[in-house]
Amino acid sequence: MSDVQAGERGSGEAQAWIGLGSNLDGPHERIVQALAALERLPLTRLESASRRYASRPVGPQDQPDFVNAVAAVRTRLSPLALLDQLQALEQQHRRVRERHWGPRTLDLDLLLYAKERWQHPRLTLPHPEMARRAFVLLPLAEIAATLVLPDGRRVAEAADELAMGLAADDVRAV
Ligand code: ROI
Repeated sequence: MSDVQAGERGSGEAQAWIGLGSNLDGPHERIVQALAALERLPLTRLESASRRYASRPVGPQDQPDFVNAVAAVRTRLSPLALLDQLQALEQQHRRVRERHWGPRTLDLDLLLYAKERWQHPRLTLPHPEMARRAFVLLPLAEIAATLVLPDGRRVAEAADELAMGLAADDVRAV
């Protein structure tokens, strides 16, 4: 049995949301390529993708601005099998992560997987930081405004609240 088959869910498709980010070596093009690569994942369909957003770095400021986006997929892969696929894509971009919260060529975060709540050494679902990050919530609001977050708020509502605390060019669609 291949790894993909081993990671196949027993029952139907799950909807999952993926956050994309890059701030090194042609980040716009990398995000476009990564979205195209998501379309080719096994047992997975890319359903929708946000525009790209330029965003100031959260964390150390002595690094380039990021380009972020969020994608929705429907998949028959299990959460860990999907994570394996995302990490393989990161490696294809020779992901470098020289320091914690430093610049990176490509970051693919599994944000939500259906309504799953998971605590696993490799994966926490929902992504623990997502509701605090404007570079996640603003693009997510574009494609999933009515989605309900684990804290009960709708994405659009949570994104509006975060946006109020932002400067005009902190996170902007490009
Ligand atoms: N900051 C922004 N704006 N976008 C990111 O994708 C991003 N990713 C990270 C850290 C370094 C926390 N900062 C970020 O991992």
